[in-house]
Amino acid sequence: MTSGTTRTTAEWQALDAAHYLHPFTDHKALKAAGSRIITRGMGVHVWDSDGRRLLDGMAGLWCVNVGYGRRELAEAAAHQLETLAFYNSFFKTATPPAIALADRLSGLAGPGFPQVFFANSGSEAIETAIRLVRHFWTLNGQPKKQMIISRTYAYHGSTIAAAAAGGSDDMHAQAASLPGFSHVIPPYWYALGGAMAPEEFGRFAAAALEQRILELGPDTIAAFFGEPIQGSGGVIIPPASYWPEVERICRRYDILLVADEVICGFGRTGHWFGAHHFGFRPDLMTAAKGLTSGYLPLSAVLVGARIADTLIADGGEFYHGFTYSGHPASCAVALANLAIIEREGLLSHSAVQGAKLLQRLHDELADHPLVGEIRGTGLIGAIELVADKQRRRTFPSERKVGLMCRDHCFASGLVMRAVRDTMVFAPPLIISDEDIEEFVALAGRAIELTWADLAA
Ligand code: PXG
Repeated sequence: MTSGTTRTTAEWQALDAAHYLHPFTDHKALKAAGSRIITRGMGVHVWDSDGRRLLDGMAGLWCVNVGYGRRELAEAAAHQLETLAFYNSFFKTATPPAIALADRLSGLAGPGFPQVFFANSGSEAIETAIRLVRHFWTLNGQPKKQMIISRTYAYHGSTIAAAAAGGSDDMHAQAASLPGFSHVIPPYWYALGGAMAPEEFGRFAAAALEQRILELGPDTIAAFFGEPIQGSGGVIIPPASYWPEVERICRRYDILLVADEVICGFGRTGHWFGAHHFGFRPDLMTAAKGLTSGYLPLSAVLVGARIADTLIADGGEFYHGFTYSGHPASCAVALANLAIIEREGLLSHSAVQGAKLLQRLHDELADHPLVGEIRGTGLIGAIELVADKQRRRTFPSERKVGLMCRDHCFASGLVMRAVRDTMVFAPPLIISDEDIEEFVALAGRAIELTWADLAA
């Protein structure tokens, strides 16, 4: 069954409630309310089973970078599936799309990333990265260096070690807490910066890492993991002072630096990778989502020379991999997707349209009493909804202001995601001037309706 027209919305909802456990969902509440059934997409828009059009301000789930409805990507998948639907890379074999993609990614990552490992999801890429950095230190004769430091509000995935690396206490409390992980404050100036200027706070947040390293002992720490911009945590954009300082600290104590590029990669920030935007050099990068624009599942670990050289020269067999590591159809789609990003200049388009979107949001919404801050880099951004603009004071969480606004967005025809009371957005990189005007008008309406609800 391929289309929403084959059953009514109510029929889809009943079947969904009967059998489908959704990810990250309060099942009782959803089954009572009924799902919104999304049936097709084109460009920056998706349509639901009642034919209502939504501007997808989240690019699916931070992934549909080249937009919906790209025949070229469907054809790349179809061609590869007909030619060779599957072959593995385990037993001294490989397929042309996987080899070509490894070469392409190594080139895009910039100098110093000679090797690429494939998996299927961001979570698996993170699991791979955790094993690689720990294994690296063992191979280096420092087997005690096993601890991973990451940050509160980090999201690194939902498998157990990836969730342990993430900074969500709610996830940790559901059988996803492990020893060997430690969390420090995120560089979230708006929420945590107090009276400090942003650049001062950036150095302060980096200093928290140094302090933790000294508390735990540098000889126990394998790596620091960080998203260049924390996406699911609320689009936390660090002050410019933060990443250079984190890089300096990691080098000083010989701790590996891992950039989780699952959201930031492939144009989100206006560059191929978020680390390029902030100007730091990780030892390893994880990528997924925008790698295929979500058309098929695929993730990659871009392995820097230091780790790669050790693994290859001294590692023997690395007992790790997935059936679908380097799936040929996913790799073929990724190659076609990267070709689109390059051919259509979507990196610079992201930077230019992102600046326009930010400017238009500022023009229309910055003075609104509910809007505390509007921030963005390329086409990833956030609007902070607050009780008191001057004091940067939030609403009590039980008022669920973010969820109110998200519901008004949906009802108005815009998809934005609420993280606490922070409205976050990451639309497809192809967003046009006209789409931007639609985005700003719909966001403005949703914020106005939220304001009216709060006053009622
Ligand atoms: N790292 C980062 C930075 C992510 O954003 C993952 C790893 C895990 O990827 P997979 O493919 O295993 O999901 C992610 C995923 C949300 C949301 O609501 C974000 C993600 C996943 C699901 C929901 O913001 N990011």
